[in-house]
Amino acid sequence: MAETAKLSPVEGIKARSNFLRGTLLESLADSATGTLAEDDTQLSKFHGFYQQDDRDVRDERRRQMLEPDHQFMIRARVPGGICTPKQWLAMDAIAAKHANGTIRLTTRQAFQLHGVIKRGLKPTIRAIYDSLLDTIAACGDVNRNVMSSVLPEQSALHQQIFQHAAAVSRHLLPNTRAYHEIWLDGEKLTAEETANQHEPIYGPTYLPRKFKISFAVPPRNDVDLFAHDLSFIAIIENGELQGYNVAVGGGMGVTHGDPKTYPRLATVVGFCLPEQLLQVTETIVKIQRDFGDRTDRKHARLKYTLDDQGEDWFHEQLVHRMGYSLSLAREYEFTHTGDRLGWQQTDNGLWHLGLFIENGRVQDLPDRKQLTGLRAIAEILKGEFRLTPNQNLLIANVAEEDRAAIDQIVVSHGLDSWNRLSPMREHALACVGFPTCGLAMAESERYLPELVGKIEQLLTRHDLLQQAITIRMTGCPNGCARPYLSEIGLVGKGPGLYNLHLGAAFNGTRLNSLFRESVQEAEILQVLDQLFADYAAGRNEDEYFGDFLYRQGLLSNSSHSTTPFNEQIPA
Ligand code: SRM
Ligand code: SF4
Repeated sequence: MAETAKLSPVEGIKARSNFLRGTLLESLADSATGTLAEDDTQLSKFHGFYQQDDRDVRDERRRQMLEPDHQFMIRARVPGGICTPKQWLAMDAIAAKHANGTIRLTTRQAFQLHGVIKRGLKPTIRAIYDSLLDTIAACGDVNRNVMSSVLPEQSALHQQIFQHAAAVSRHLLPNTRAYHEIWLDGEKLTAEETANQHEPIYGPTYLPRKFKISFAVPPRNDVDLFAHDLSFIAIIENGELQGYNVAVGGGMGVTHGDPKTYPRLATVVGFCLPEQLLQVTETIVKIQRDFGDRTDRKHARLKYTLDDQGEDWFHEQLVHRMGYSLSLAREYEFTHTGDRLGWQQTDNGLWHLGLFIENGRVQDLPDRKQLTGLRAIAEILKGEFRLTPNQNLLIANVAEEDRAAIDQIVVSHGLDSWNRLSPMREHALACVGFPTCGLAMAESERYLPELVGKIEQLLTRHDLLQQAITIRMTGCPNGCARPYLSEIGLVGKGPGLYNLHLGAAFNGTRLNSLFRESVQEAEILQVLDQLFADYAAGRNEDEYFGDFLYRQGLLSNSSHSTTPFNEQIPA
């Protein structure tokens, strides 16, 4: 009893929910309010949506004694980011009909729609399902969208690794029929079936917290492999996939002022064969299910379980549960993060076009008719779309003879900006932030493009405009744009205030450090101006900005410094 009392309230909600049903049906049927019952706002996440309100009008509505402008964000899983032209057209139509008319490409290769009202939830989720995508487990204490490198260089390898990512994604889907009952009018369970329900992998209270998986193919680290609970590094020899190095315990989420929270790079713990992939994945998920901290949601990710229990303990758990240990990790090297934009050809002769979508927001703007242009491309594309891990979009598998038609649409709709971008803007990432995110403390998506413009002026002054430098901004410390892995990281602290983090590695293998706390734009620009001057004068050949700052010893060890395990990350 004492144990139960200490569990976080969300554990009780999950336990009482009858495998994620809660009172969602009743909440949806209640037309007197645009909101869900309180417990259902937690359960809704497992079904792929969040209750939000438009924060731009929150204060004004409060003054007018009105309820907040409630609305919902819906996230659709897209394993490995692959989406057919038909699915794209479906998302486009759904966004226009039920959401705010924009599509958001996320940092985990998924779709988000914003501004859906309560009575639009069911038709939206149904329409997404009918397009052969779905929102099941897009959020909640389960495995989330499985990420996989978009890999426009090697077609056969991409297919193979994508298939593995998709298999892992399927394997970890919740078993409950709740989703089908609520959203797809599936048949209700009989009393006997209700009594016999079970979740073979998750158990009745699912995981202590969200769980994230990614697949990367060195040398490209486009998925930011070390940021996830579990990651697989493809080991390729002579063009053949040998298996995967397994990395565990990455995560970004931090709470300002709470030293027990920190970003952490995943630790490489061994190597597994492709045929061991599902067993290794399931075992690691179950270790976290059984030992993750269910009393404190801020301390509940696998990164904390690992640090609390130790790496030896983790290996013992693996051997005990699988009957064998992982082999020794194989050598690998990452050279860069980010996406490759523009046209590239794969070994099979097909072409792939990486398009820049600023902060992943697909919308029609005066100078960029992105929605219209991508709709036109989807109507003629014989290949597929790939949502990239960095909020961009790859038009994949285009035959030589079809390139000109795509180029024509791209240019006429202003989708060709990749030609003109500075490398910094190309690499910039911002989370959603205001006005929809309930956790935002400062602007992000709506502010970073303007700030990058000002930083570009500094770079020009120091003759550094063509230098690739990663910059990422989030409206709070949760880390949705993985800001602790960027050379310049800006983490929202309050309106117009950011913590400035500096010095991550360009290839995503070193976290940055807190350099200035609660700074405004003028100070950010002043600090960067000076550091760019030092960098321009003192850098070694081909030295990245983050590496230069790190070498100079300018970065103190902060609460965001790496944990002991991270010292073992190979260079
Ligand atoms: Fe995130 C919560 C948006 C990727 C760490 N994230 C949220 C919520 C749902 C806010 C909330 O809980 O009320 C945000 C919705 C904003 C909105 O209005 O749309 C939100 N996260 C996003 C997206 C859309 C950012 C983007 O601009 O693309 C990304 C959607 C990913 C997806 O498709 O599944 C997104 N979030 C991430 C990542 C990056 C990643 O996974 O590679 C992280 C850091 C990695 C990690 O998990 O450690 C991340 N999001 C968080 C956290 C902190 C978790 C933690 O361990 O402390 C929260 C807060 C929470 O869970 O309580 C959060
Ligand atoms: Fe919201 Fe914070 Fe995530 Fe940005 S980092 S989307 S502000 S939770």
